[in-house]
Amino acid sequence: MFEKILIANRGEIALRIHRACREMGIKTVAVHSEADSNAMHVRLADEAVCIGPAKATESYLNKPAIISAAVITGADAIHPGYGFLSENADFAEMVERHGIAFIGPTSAQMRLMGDKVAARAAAQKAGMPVAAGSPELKSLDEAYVWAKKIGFPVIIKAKNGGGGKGMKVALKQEDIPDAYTLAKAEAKASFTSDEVYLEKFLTHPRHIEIQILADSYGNVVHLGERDCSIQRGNQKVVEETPSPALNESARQNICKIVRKAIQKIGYTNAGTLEFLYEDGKFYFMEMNTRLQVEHPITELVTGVDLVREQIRIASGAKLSFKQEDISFSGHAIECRINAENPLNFLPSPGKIEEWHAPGGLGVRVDSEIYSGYQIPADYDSMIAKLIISSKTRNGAIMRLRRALDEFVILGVETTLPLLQDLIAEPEFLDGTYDIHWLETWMQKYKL
Ligand code: MV4
Repeated sequence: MFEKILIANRGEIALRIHRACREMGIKTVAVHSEADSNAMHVRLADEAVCIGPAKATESYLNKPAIISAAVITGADAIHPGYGFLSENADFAEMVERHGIAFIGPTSAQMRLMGDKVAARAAAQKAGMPVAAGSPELKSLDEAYVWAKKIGFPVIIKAKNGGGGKGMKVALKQEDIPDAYTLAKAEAKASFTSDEVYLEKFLTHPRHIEIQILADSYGNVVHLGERDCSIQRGNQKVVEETPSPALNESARQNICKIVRKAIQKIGYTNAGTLEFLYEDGKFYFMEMNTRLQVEHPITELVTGVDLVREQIRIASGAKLSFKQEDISFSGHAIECRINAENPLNFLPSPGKIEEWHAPGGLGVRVDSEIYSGYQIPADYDSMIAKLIISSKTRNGAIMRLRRALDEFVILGVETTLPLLQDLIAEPEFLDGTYDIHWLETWMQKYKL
């Protein structure tokens, strides 16, 4: 097992990883920017290294600085968390070449899944259902041909995109030139290539993702699904498991398919298969090759510590349990709490004047915040995750309402009031929401 792990991240996820390390008797190295000298992840870690200025490109995205910090402190592994360098295959390769373990899949597996066209092909070949789609589009003419073949509406996506950036919908033939040109331009500006492809556009899907763990000996387990349909602008807001949209046979069916497919692909470590689910059918969208923000809801219904398993797998250990050993119990819901104006979502950085996190049975709060902490303006505005579990979905919702009412965050604006109103809505209570529901509801809410 590793003796010392460098945590290449900040905020709540840096703490989350530190906690798993501590429980395993592993020493931790925090890295931080000049803006994060007083951050909780720096205070808790055994050692801390300043890796650069506040700007993420010069610190948390600074590959040589992070690898140097690992070498200097003698860390034998790096955990990338989520965001930043977590899905950067070049970084993983650099880490591997320095004889340091990257806690995640191999750089080759990351590269495969980073190419959305190749990932789609690999997923389909391994037996996962995909939406009707095209290979890379070499010209505008090809876009017309494929759109006609598949049937409108279609969506044009960046080959190296993901997370929803740079996608353009064409409802009819006349929309193709603009959609193609805009998608290409956005891909060129945001990603490593301007290549695009096309898919049948699903008009009212849910976002349902499957968590898997795989060791280096061909053992794969699934840990069920997470429904992440409550989102705005590709930012998830509330996530829950199990999905209120799935019955037991639909769940078993997709989880079985995913497990077999991951075994075929030979993927290792933790991963998430993202599907759209519409009219009773699943469509593979992409695979996230990292630990995800919403991983705690899976932990609460399975009892599996996902970060611990990631570390064990990366150190060469076998999965310590089989699929049959995993039982799913109860319901879990996560709310993301951001330091933002709840109506226009403008960031609200500043000093936390007062902080009271809720507690009690079935209440978990993952956060880096403490009273007196100054939230820097340089990073993501998520400041806490409130994660609730209970035996039933209704029980979880009642508990969530109680916990949101108990939460006190003063000094900055937060999305707490928005969450309180959102969870009282009929479509949330009955679980019938799709990926468009929150944005539609927000439009009325603002009036
Ligand atoms: C789609 C789609 C509809 N049809 N693909 C956005 C994130 C990326 N992973 C996939 N995305 C979408 N792909 C087809 N063929 C709609 C979306 C989409 C979306 C998906 C999940 C959650 C939120 C979303 C918001 C807008 C669009």
